Amino acid sequence: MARRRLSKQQKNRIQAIQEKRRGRLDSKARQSLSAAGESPPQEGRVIIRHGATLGIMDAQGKLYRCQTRQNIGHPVCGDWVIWQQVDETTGVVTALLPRNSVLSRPDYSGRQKPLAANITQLVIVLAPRPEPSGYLLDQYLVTAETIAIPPLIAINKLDLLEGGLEHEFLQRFDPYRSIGYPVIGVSAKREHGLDLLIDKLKDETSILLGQSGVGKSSLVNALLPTMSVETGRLSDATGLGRHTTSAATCYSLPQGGELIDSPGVRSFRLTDLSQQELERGFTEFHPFLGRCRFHNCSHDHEPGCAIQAAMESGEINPLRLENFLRLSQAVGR
Ligand SMILES: Nc1nc2c(ncn2[C@@H]2O[C@H](COP(=O)(O)OP(=O)(O)OP(=O)(O)O)[C@@H](O)[C@H]2O)c(=O)[nH]1
Ligand SMILES: [Mg+2]
Ligand SMILES: [Zn+2]
Repeated sequence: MARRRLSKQQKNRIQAIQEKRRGRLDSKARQSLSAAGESPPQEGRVIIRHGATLGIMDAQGKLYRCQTRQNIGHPVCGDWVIWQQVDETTGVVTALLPRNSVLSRPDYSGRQKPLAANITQLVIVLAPRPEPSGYLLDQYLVTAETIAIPPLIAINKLDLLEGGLEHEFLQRFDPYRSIGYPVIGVSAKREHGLDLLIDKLKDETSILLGQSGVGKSSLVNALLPTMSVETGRLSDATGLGRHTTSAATCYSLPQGGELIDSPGVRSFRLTDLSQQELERGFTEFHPFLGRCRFHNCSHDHEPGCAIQAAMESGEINPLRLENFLRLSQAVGR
């Protein structure tokens, strides 16, 4: 979907509406807080965020619908918070605890907005359908490197490929294996490869990322048989999935670990990255950085470019370099 461009006037209007809404919500939160009275502050984890309402899980695994005070920042899925109980099912969040990590993604206006926090692993899901985008995969990998969270590449829907096709498809990802990224093949439908996935998810807070329709929610369903997460049908005409998951949601796995399902994207624009950060985001470039003839080499056409030389000698995959150059055009310098 094309990004909506808003006029300044529209933006101001939205801002005014949001401020008014914030004011209302804050008084709601204050009311809840006075209703909370003497109930002791406790720690909880944000399981889901729906507008201004948070789903908070307490230490016993019980879920509460909570308002939040406005001056505490923007808690997202995976955040640890301090909250107070109001009644059997509701509460109010009074503080956001410091984060170990945060994954952001640009909103409609291009501003980075946190999507999930305290994640320890990015699970990038791809499938034979919708057709994988190496460009999107590389953007996720740059993100992983930039925020220093290890990625795992999971290829889903292997049941769609028969005979030698499965092997052939998986081979496409060999360049990523040789860089050092783990790649595993799974099928949410046939429940194939799930043991290995479960093992990788144990003791981590992982987030499932990927295009809409690759089967992120289906994987959650396969891993949590008691859960029934809504999944979408792939539209036959476009081969693209419908956006069925609308908010990042955190699930506790029976074997240990938390798994966050996230809404699919068709593209993931990296913004706010410097050229240097982008270079560091391609981990196999590291040995060659700083070895080009020109210190501000763009690795595109300059003579004496160490990155181009590494590509020619087979040490850097040409498609990765192509995606780097494309991204380097897209992000600010
Ligand atoms: N054949 C096959 N189909 C699958 C598999 N996993 C998911 N699907 C199908 O793919 C479609 C999309 O699955 P979802 O789980 O909704 O995909 P998603 O990644 O959560 O999509 P968004 O929420 O839109 O981001 C559904 O029709 C699923 O039944 C699989 O392993 N094999
Ligand atoms: Mg989904
Ligand atoms: Zn260069």
